[in-house]
Amino acid sequence: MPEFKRYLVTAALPYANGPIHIGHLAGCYLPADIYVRYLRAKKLPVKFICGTDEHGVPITIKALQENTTPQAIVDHYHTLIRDSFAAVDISFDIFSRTSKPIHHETAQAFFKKLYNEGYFEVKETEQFYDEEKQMFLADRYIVGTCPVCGYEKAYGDQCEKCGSSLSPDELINPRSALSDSVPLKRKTKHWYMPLQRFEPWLRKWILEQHREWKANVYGQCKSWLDHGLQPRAMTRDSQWGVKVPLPEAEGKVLYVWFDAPIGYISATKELLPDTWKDWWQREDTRLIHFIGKDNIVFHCIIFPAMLKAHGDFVLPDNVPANEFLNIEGQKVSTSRNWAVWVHEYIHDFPPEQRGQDVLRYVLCANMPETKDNDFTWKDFQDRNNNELVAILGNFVNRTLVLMHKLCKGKVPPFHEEVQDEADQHLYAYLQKAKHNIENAIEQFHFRDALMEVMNVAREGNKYLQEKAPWLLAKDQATQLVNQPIIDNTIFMCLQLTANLAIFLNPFLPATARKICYLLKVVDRMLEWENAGSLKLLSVGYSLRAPELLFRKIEDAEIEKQIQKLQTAEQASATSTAVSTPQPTQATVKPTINYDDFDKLDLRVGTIIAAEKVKQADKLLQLTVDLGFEQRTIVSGIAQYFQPDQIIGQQVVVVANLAPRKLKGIVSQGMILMAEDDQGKLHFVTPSDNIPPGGKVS
Ligand code: B3M
Ligand code: ZN
Repeated sequence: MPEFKRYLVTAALPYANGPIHIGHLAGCYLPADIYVRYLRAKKLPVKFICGTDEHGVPITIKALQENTTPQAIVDHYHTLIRDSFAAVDISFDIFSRTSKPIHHETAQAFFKKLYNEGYFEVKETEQFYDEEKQMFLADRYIVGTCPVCGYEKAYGDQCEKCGSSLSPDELINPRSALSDSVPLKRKTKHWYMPLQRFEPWLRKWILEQHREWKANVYGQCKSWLDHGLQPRAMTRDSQWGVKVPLPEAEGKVLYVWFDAPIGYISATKELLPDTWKDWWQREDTRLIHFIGKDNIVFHCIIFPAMLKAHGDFVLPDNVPANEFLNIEGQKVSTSRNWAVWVHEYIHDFPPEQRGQDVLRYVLCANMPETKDNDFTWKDFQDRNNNELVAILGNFVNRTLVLMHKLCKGKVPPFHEEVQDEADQHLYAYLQKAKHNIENAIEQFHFRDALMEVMNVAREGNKYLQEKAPWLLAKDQATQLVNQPIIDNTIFMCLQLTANLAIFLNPFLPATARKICYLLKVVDRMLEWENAGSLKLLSVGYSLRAPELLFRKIEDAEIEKQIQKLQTAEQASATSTAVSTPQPTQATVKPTINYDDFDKLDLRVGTIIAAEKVKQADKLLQLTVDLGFEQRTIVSGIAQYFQPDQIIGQQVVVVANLAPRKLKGIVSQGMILMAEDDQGKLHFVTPSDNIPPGGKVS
């Protein structure tokens, strides 16, 4: 096993087809960032590589949904994602894009080399083709009835209802998701990589030589290998992606999972045009891929097989994949808008108040390292108020306040002659903590590591409480006698505070810098080799006045967030009838009495204006004429109706529904819609045109 000379750390390239949520952060970006910051603090050579994955079916689908081009989609989301990461201090050395020319060239050259060395098999198969749209349909573009559970909106690769992975041929009544037409089978040619040829090597490399990989990662790899690997098509029929660099491959692009991981290489090339080969092609580089569990097979089996075939690249030494983070007990769902979006979080908990560190803290404390875990707003509040404020913030604040009060605002000297057991114990504790934190981080146990850091603050509070220097300074005379002991206590607490900054730095970098500011030390103090020292602050040095590190988060703020989550979900619910299961249609809601019904004021209205709501692909903002007044109503029907097609449409409006804010627009009422057995929505309208304002009963 070579000694490692440099660390190349990658985090999965997020698809540029949507914003990132806190589950993404907890899954791979935060652990990767903590690890990288730790390595940097140890002054080890490290590069942290990421960027957006801008190819593949999800992006083309999104473009179709939003009636725009894939390029417009990736441009928009690349910026949003990049800025979201920056706002929470994820410290990539480069955040690139797979749409860059350097990436296209690198991926094509990679493919070409494998092609020239005979690694591909060309196969002709029959695939679904949409005659109306004149294109082959990727598995995701085909919808039909799931053969397992009967769900009618299953995709050609997976049923989102029962989770079965499917192939398009298994779907009952397959249809094109683009045109709803019945797709035909057509012959097409693709380049397959015979993964089974790599199986013996992969078995040895992973199952024997990487037993240290996390249990979830090792287990998934073993299961794939035990099931036997199949040839996998590395090309697709599409206009969007990296063109296959062969004259006979017109209209074909590289499979997104072929090109995306090469993105790690091309981003490194972009960052280090002269030295990138040292990072990718020397044995003494330690390559580590941080990913979420859904990416394991690609990073542990397919990409390594590609690298191996290419021949001159290092292989990942570890692939620490995390499980998923749920929100309030439910799986994150982008289609249901059940997620906490990073750009929205940061708006409500801004960096000026170090809101990013509160999030980093809570996500790290709940990191789904070995199993799926849950994020709740209540826990967020509790951890902030009971841990960051009450333990960490409190210790640092008390230390600084007492120093100003009892030691004239200066770092006091340490008097060996009155040193006691508590001082010695605290020093020993510090050494042990440093060791434990290092070990935990190096084994990718970030939750444990953070807990150890917090225990240092806990220990500090305990020490301070025991020593109670304020009692030793009851009056001037007592203080005079006790000053040496007071000095020692404050000295120890101040040095501990400086140590805390070093320990916190990988986890809460902004807070670490804030502590440096309060202690008037330069950020270089944060280098890891300084941890454990009691000489971080020089005696006689005067420090700044205390400032609170964290503020309490009030109930109202938390309620607002929970409310927001639910409103966003409801707003999406009206338009996602397609993806919700149908059987509930037969179930009638509990009986109400006439009075309940009579409370509803239903009116006929006419839509007189309609437009899309910005940054909400499901919502339309409508102006509805009710005769006696015009109302703004936000309705989740954008997926079914084009704004200009519904002007003049008569609708039935719930006219006395309490106004509700959706995407910043106050919606004054609700439009009744009928849902057909396909989940499609239709307007409810009077059989004849009648003047707006007419009562419906
Ligand atoms: N874009 C999938 C994902 O975001 C994919 C990762 C690519 S890593 C090379 O989950
Ligand atoms: Zn199913």
